[in-house]
Amino acid sequence: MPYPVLNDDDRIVVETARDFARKRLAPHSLEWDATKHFPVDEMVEAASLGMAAIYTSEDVGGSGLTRLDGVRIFEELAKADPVTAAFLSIHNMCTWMVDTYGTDEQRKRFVPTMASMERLASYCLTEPGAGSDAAALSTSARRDGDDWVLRGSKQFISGGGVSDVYVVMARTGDAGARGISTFVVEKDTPGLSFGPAEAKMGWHSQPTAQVIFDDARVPADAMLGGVDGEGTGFSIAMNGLNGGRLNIAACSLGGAQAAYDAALQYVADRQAFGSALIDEPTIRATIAEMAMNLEASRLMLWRAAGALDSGDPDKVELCAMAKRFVTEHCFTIADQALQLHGGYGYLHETGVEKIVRDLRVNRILEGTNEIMRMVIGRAEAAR
Ligand code: FAD
Ligand code: 2MC
Repeated sequence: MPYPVLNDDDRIVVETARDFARKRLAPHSLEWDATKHFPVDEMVEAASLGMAAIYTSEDVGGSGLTRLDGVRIFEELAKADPVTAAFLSIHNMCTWMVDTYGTDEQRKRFVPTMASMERLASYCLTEPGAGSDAAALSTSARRDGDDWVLRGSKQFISGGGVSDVYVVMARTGDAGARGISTFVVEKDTPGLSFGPAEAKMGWHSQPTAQVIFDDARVPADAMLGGVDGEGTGFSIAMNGLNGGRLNIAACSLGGAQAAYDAALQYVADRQAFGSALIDEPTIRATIAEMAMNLEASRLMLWRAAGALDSGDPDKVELCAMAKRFVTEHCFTIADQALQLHGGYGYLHETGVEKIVRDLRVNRILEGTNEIMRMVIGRAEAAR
């Protein structure tokens, strides 16, 4: 469907992303899945079009666009490849965090090369002993002279082992959220190592690995925000995730839209019982439900992105609502699209089973959908 509310500038942004995704991602996405190839060259090309620092300041090489632009871009990228889109989403989150919370020196030092993707970035919050309960994390950063010494490990880190910079939440103070600070750790830091790439259900074309700190020594200015950054790390992490949750939802929306488009075409072409499948009322009802849920997902996403852009007091809740609603419904849409393809939907070459596998994890990461319900419930209870 056309986007009726987009002005000419908005359309250029969407069409640039769509054109890039169709030409540079879509033709390779199945092969990258099969060979577990992480498409760094294509992501660098996306960065040259402004898609690695979408809502980051222009003075350090960012594109200076809005969150609303961001979710439209990620929807377009994900129509071609939800996995590459998701890594770009995480990279964008890290770039925004350094731009927003870094000192001037940190911004100038890191953001330009993150914006160009000369440096890939990973976000390190989850630990083996602390996933949903992120404020219970135990990776420590101990002050030693002018340095900080990090010890502990991070679990399930997207880009782990390949990325050049790691945005790491570590404990510098007491238990709880206020005792956490954020560090920007470079890959060549002595004491930093990585686990093997995890074998996963989906997301085959990007690595996921443990990131291990064995007395990894970083200079004092690795702490995001400089001297004022101590104890602000949880807030930085959560504010990064508000936007991250929208982008991940946009990846589910793009994947589901692609699966839906393929299913609609299939049931229009496929003949059974003397006519096209789409003439069958129950099939038509399924199509109607899928189309409606795609539209509702897009509206929720755009509303939450607008709230983040305007600093709406309800932005945290709206981002959580969008993340939960969109990733749930869009996973179901992808699964319905597979079902509508019959046995062909189960074959790799059709492309829909890959979308189902790739969208499943979006209900788990960047805050599980149960945690989204907790966030929404808390906000409602506080009204
Ligand atoms: P747990 O927190 O142990 O939860 C287990 C189950 O219990 C879940 O269903 C959860 O919803 C439920 N649960 C927990 N607490 C409650 C509660 N209070 N009420 C109701 N239900 C509850 N993390 C990063 O930091 N960086 C990354 O780049 C990253 N990439 C990832 C990539 C992949 C492929 C995967 C699988 C994960 C990634 N993660 C990353 C980690 C992800 O964010 C966590 O897996 C997620 O937050 C859940 O944590 P957990 O796995 O420890 O599950
Ligand atoms: N935005 C801004 N601030 C937030 C926030 C948000 N979304 N969520 C919490 N905060 C603030 C909160 O306002 C509070 O601030 P203050 O101390 O000033 O009052 C502080 O953070 C502590 O919050 P809570 O008191 O709510 O802490 P609690 O521990 O009870 O719950 C919870 C926090 C569960 C909401 C948080 O731990 C969470 O979001 N867990 C999910 C973890 C997660 O999302 N992991 C994703 C890893 S990244 C990933 O998967 C990738 C693929 C990159």
